Amino acid sequence: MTNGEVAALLSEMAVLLELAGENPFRVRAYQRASLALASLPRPVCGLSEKELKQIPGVGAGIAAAIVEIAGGGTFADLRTLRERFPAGLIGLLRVPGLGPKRARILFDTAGIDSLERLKAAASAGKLKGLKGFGDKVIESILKGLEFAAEKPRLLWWDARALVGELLGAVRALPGVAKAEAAGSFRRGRETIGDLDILVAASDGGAVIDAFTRFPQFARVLAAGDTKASVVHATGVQIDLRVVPEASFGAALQYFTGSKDHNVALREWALKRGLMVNEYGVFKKDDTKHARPLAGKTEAEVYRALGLGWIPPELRENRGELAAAAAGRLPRLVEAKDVKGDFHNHSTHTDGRHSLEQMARAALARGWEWVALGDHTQSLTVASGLDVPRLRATIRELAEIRKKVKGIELLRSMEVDILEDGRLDYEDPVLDEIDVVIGSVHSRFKQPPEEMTARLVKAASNRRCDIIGHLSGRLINKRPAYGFDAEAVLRAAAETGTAFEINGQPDRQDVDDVRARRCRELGGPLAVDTDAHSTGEFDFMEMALVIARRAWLEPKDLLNCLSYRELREWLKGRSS
Ligand code: DGT
Ligand code: CA
Ligand code: CA
Ligand code: ZN
Repeated sequence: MTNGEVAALLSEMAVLLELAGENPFRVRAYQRASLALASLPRPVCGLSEKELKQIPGVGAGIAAAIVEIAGGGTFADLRTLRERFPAGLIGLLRVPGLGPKRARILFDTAGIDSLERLKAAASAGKLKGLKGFGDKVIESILKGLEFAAEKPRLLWWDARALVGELLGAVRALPGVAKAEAAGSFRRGRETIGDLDILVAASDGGAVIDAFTRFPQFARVLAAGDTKASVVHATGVQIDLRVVPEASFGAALQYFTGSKDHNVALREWALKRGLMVNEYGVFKKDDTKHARPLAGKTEAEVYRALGLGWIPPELRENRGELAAAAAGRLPRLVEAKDVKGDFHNHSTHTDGRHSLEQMARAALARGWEWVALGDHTQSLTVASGLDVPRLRATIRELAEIRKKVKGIELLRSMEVDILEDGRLDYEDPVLDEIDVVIGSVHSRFKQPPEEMTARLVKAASNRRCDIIGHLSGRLINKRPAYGFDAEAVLRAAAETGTAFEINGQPDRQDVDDVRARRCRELGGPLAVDTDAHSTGEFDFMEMALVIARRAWLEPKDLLNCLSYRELREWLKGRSS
């Protein structure tokens, strides 16, 4: 068995343990071990218990389970739990607001063991009266059912880790000249349906043969001479295609998509007497595709069509062909343009590192400045700061400035936007904070008109510099709250309030479309990490992907201002 297959069993075990109401530490132990195995380069089947225990994340109990799996394809504890809980029950856990406890009540008292049965019972009013199922809960389950029915897509950030691992392994195979990820991943879409990997090599069969034996795959769906489809341990499908080096650029262009972009590009070519496909660019009368005009690189392909090279993030048929033809493609923002971050958290609230550690980590990234943040008093679950504690942290930052040289430090705060649209501190207190980021953290279920009024009020407040993670969604977990985004964007543009593009992999809001709309209305934007530890400053890369999909240039982002320019901007807002 491959590591991927073993990892899939351990992860199933974790879910079943949760349903059984087992100790959370045991649940997490299986989750952790599953992740550890999926990314382990050497096969675990055949290792002794003692060897297995040396793998970080694998303890004695799980080591024994792996030995059992290696011998018989499964293990006793898993078999027992599978008998207790039908497979469909796991699907219930995808409904927002339905945890293992409530799923068990549904199963034990009403025999509900699948999404279909839950839907039928909920619509027929049969959930009423069940313990823990008040009207509000039932209503949110009905809403959540639609959400759960959609197949979960992989977060871009998780795909990025997988791509890094796979490309490394593929490039190391004999005979591989080039390998790149294509598809929605390369375009930077917020979630990925399946991963597409493209390889240039002369002997396709040999590459496919080696690829389909990678230990991290749970199943091989198809394997031929030029393509293969496999399922990774995490459940993600991966499509691999092998092409000759001479047509690698044309194939990369084709398999990067999007489909809409490709359709538009083909029409564009036909109007000019040309044909474009995954093998190259040809004259229309070259029906046998004998003499490619281009194909080796993407730039060559676009050039042969009279276009500049179009960055993958723009390939959604949203005006990029016309812009490329006119030489008016944006100079998209890059990591090197970013001079600092606004939104993050320290140990004073729910972060893992102190203000000083965060400051030093920002310095190590080469940023010119960083605004260090925390939560405010209303957010008690994150021990938000009341005014005296806030002031203490401002004094602390003054001390850190004396110790940490080479970077300018500002105090930012992620200030709660209260139910009525007021901010969580009085005005004079807000004036003591360098950068105020207003975010909604409560009452997500407010009627849409109230939520809109709440956000418009905050966006029109000149003391609110940036609106944080607009929409409140958590991808695959929680839908956005209802509100009129256009009204909020317009109110902000009028006051010059910025919107944040949040780099947390499951937030990613504002999204690409709203970010572009915001710029169209003339408002500034910010890219933020929302880091809760020094390592999470990495999420700047995630935020930049969204910014690029929104066609943003350095001039559109507050993060690309020098410290002096940023101070000017902030001063302009407070006067
Ligand atoms: P996904 O996987 O749902 O996140 O989205 P994509 O964009 O990765 O789509 P996928 O994996 O079905 O196909 C990868 C690329 O291959 C796609 O972006 C464009 C190209 N492609 C696939 N099917 C077609 C097609 O029928 N026509 C054209 N023109 N291109 C296609
Ligand atoms: Ca894909
Ligand atoms: Ca695909
Ligand atoms: Zn935050």
